[in-house]
Amino acid sequence: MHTIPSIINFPKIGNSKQGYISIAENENLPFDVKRIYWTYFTPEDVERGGHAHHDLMQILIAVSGKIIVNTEMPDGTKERFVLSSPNQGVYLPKYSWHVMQYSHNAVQMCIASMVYEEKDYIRDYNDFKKVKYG
Ligand code: T46
Repeated sequence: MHTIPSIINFPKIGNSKQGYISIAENENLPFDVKRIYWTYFTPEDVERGGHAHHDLMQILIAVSGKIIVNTEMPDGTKERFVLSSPNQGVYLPKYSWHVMQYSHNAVQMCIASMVYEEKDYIRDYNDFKKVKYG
């Protein structure tokens, strides 16, 4: 199981004349899929996220446009991912603080390991920095 945020490359089938298809299947993902949600029409000056999760693991994909994902782990390791290919996603393990910014045309699809549970969120950065992990 991956424990740090990392890029996942999905298969890209097709060609420029016909177009492409990418596929996500449980057997090729770091977790079993329980939920999919998508966000869109986020103004460019808005940051979404700003939280971590106790148990949720996710993969964010820019199916359209560009998404900048800044992550931080409890040990202070920070990374910046730029998603701009629909066949690429960023894997967010549990306890990864994440903040996202979107281009005007961005559509973010999120593949998630759990159903929605508000109590799984850590929304206070100071609480996140107190997490003992790893
Ligand atoms: C995450 C990032 C990448 C629901 O009722 N059900 C859901 O499944 C989700 C995802 C959200 N909501 C409600 C909760 C809030 O009232 O939708 C509203 C917006 O959620 P939030 O402010 O958490 O949105 P983001 O874009 O900051 O975060 C979302 C996910 O919530 C979060 O788990 O990791 O996308």
